[in-house]
Amino acid sequence: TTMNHDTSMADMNIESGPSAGPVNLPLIPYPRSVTPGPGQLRMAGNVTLSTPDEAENASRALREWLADRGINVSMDTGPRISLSLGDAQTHGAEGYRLSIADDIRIEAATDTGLFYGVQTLRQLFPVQAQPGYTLPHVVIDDRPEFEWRGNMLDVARSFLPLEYLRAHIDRMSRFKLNRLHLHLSDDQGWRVEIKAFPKLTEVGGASSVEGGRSGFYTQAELRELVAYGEARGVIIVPEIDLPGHTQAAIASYPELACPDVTNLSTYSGVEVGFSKLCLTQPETTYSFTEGVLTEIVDIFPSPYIHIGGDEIKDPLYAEFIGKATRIVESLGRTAVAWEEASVADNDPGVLLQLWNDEYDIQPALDRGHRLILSPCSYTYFDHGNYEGQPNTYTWCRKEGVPMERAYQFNPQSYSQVHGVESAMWSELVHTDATADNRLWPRVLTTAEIGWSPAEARNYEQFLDRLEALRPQLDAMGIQYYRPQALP
Ligand code: TNX
Repeated sequence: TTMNHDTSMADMNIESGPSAGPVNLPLIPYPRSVTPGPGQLRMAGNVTLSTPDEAENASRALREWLADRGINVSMDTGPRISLSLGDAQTHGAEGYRLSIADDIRIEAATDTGLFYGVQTLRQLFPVQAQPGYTLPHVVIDDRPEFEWRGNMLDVARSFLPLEYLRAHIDRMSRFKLNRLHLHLSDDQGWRVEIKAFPKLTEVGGASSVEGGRSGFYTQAELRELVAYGEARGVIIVPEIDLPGHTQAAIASYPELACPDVTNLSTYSGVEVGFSKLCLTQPETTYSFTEGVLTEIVDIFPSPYIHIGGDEIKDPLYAEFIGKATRIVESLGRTAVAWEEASVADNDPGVLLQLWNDEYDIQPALDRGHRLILSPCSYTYFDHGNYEGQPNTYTWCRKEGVPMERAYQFNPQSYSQVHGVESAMWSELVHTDATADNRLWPRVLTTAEIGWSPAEARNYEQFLDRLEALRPQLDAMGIQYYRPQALP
């Protein structure tokens, strides 16, 4: 594949200015509309900035980037970069217009839109570019296809350190991904401090899948992480998986299990579907559920709270889900749950996350639910980058989920789509390097599918753009999967 070649920046068509061929600026996700102009703008060692006070995040990102590249912000020399606020009608909540001519202008209706304009500008400017580098004259009009452009990290099976999460937020935001879904609890571990139930982290935080990492995040750490995400347009969506996938909670508080349950220890295997809260003991179950969710809502300002709901059979399952989603609502948030939760009598505002390609979600659509799409055969990045990759799952697709496959996912073939999300489960992902390998570069397909309209997507061009952006991935320290590692 083209990723095998080492591309020098001279190959990028933006260096020679807009060419006669099809315009393929080195951008991921590809913008909605790109209109090349006739000339080029020469960048200097100095730029002049004008930024509105409201554009706090965008201005910070712009200044950090310029400082990083050794470009001085001066009063009156060098090209001008101006950020300005325009109307929502034109740009939407996250869109922007980037115009490069005699100067650089970014206009958007919000700080977020301006922030994305800055990210686009940043991608256009190769990491090796020196003062004197030219940017092509162009007008880019851009806005996302979907509001939810997410990635899920399973920190429950195997813990990921805070530094990894911060780096991941940075990396996500560079490609306009905006929802980081943290799977914070499962059979193998409980990763979030809950003050009313301290043993969850004392016991459940100390366990992990075999070979994985244990640990937990304090509430203070998570609040900082939330702020870190907020400054970069990334909402952290917490998931507490209920009522199944709860062995870590049961090992911490055995009274959460029904009296006949004998297995009350922590769990480090990889089976699913064996543990559950005791739904015939509503008092214990609901005071736990409400207590935990109340603290979760307090830590995470996210409008969305994920309650899990996957892989469990229980006669009282639907009743539990209906109650749990209403607890979330009573706390002022929108509940998200895995597809199985569609059997419950939920408020139609509940978002359902589809994960089995063939699941019949139509009845829920008929009731008005909207979807977050994570069909496993396209978006499960615990599956291999190639068939037979060691330490990857194959249950959903035996050939794994090669990047080309991931790119072929077409959310436009579904209706009532709130967004898209790829998922990295971590039964077999135990180090930062393995996480990078599973996530990158595939998560860029999520970025493009979530943002770019179907007409703007083209896999061959995507590969060329990815190749051009490789130095930026390298500069971010991403240990992405390289196809030459193929056996
Ligand atoms: C299914 S997807 C699960 C997870 C596993 C994953 C492994 C979903 C909602 N549940 O518990 O980690 O498969 O691919």
